[in-house]
Amino acid sequence: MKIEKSIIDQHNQGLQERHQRAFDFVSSDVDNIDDILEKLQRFQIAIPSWALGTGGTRFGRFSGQGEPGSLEQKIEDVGLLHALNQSSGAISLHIPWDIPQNAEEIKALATSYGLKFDAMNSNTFQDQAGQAYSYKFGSLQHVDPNVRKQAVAHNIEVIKHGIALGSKALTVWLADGSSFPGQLNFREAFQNTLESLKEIYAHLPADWKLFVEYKAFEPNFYSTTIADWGQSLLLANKLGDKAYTLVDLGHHLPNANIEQIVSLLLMEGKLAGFHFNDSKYADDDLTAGAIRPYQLFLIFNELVDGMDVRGIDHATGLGWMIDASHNLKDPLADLLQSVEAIKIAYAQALLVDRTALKEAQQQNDVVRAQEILQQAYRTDVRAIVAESRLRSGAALDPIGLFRALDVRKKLIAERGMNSVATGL
Ligand code: PSV
Ligand code: MN
Ligand code: MN
Repeated sequence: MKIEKSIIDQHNQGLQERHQRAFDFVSSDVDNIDDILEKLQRFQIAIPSWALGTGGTRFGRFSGQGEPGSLEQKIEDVGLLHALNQSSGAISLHIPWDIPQNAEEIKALATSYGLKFDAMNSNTFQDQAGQAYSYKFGSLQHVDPNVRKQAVAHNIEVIKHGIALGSKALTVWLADGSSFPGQLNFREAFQNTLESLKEIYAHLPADWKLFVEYKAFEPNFYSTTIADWGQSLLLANKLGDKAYTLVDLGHHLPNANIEQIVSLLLMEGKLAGFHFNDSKYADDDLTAGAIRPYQLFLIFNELVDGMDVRGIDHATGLGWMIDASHNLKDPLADLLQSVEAIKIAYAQALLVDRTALKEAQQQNDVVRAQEILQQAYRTDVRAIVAESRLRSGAALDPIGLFRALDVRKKLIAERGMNSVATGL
C-alpha cells in the first residue's frame, strides 16, 4: 500500500484553517521560527525493522495482524510512516532477521519510498539454526575463542550487508554477562570483548562508525559486560575514532540522570546517538514521551546545547532511532506517536533562550534557570511541528490520517491475518 500525495493534500486542506490559527498564535512570539522549522524538517528518526511487529513480553505475545512478513513489507511499512510524517526517512535492519536476498533491489525499493538504511544491527544474543557454537554463555566475551570467532565473523557479515545497502554504521548490543556471582571473571570478559570488538572494528570501512550500546541488566541479572556508559566509553576510547557510545533510554538503572550522561558524552565527542523509548521501570520499550516527557525535553536541551557548542549538524551529526516495541498498540500508530513526541521535545529544546540561561547560570539564579527551561517546555509547540510537516508535504495530523484511511485494515487485506514480523 502507498499513500498518494493527493490524499495527504486533501487531508491537510480540511485542517488548514484550524492549523493556521494555532500556528500564528504560537509562532508570533518566536523570533527564529524559520530556522526552527527548517531544523525540524531536516530532522529524521530511523525506524527499526523489529518495531514493525507487535512486541511481546517473556510471558506472551499477542500477535497483531497484517504485520510485515518480509524485508520488502517492512520497508513498505516505514514508507507509509514516512509518507505520513516525512520524518521517518530511514530503516535500521537486524541481521539475520533482515538478510537482503538482492541488495540492489532492496536499495531501489527503499529509495522509491525516500528511505535510507540507518545503522545495521548484529545479533549474537540468540542461537541461529545451523550455527556451530552456542551463545548461551555469551558471544564476544566468551571463554572459548571459537565462540568469539563465530560472533566476530557474524558482525563482519553484517558490515558486508550494510555496505551493499549504503548503511554507515554498525550497532553492537550484547546480551553478554553473568547471572550469578563467581560465574565470570569480569576483567577477562571485558578484555575478550575488547579484543573481539577490535577485530570487528578493523573491518569497518573508513566512513563507518561503530556504535557500542550498553544496558544495565537483562537478560543477565548479576553482571552485564557492557553495563553502562562508562564501560561503553572505555571500549570506544580504546577502539578508536570510529567508535562511539550509543545511549538507549531504557538501558539505565532507575532515576539515572541521562541528560548529564548525554552532555558529557557529547563533550568528549563520543556520543553515537540514541535509541528512543520510554519506561517506568527498566527496559520497558514504551512509546517515546509516554511516561517522562520532561526528561525527553531535558535530554534534547543538552543535545541542542552540546551540538551547537561543537558545531555538530543536528540532523546528520548523530544517529537518531526509535527502539520501542510492545504488546498493545498498533505498531505503526505507536511509531507515529514516538516520532511526534521526539519532535515535540526537540522543538521545545530549540525554543530555550540559551543566552538568558547562561546568564542565570553565571549568577547562580536557580529560579530564573528553571523558569527559562519550563517556559520552553510548557509551550505548546504542536502547531510548529505540524507546520514543519506541512512544509515537507506530510500530513498535518499523521495519526488522524492513519486511522481515517484504515491503513491496518488494508494491510490485513493485502497480507492476511497472520503475523510473522520478528520482534524482541
Ligand atoms: C535489547 O535490550 C534491545 O532492545 C537493545 O536495545 C537493542 O538495541 C535491541 O534490542 C535490538 O537488538
Ligand atoms: Mn536499543
Ligand atoms: Mn533495549
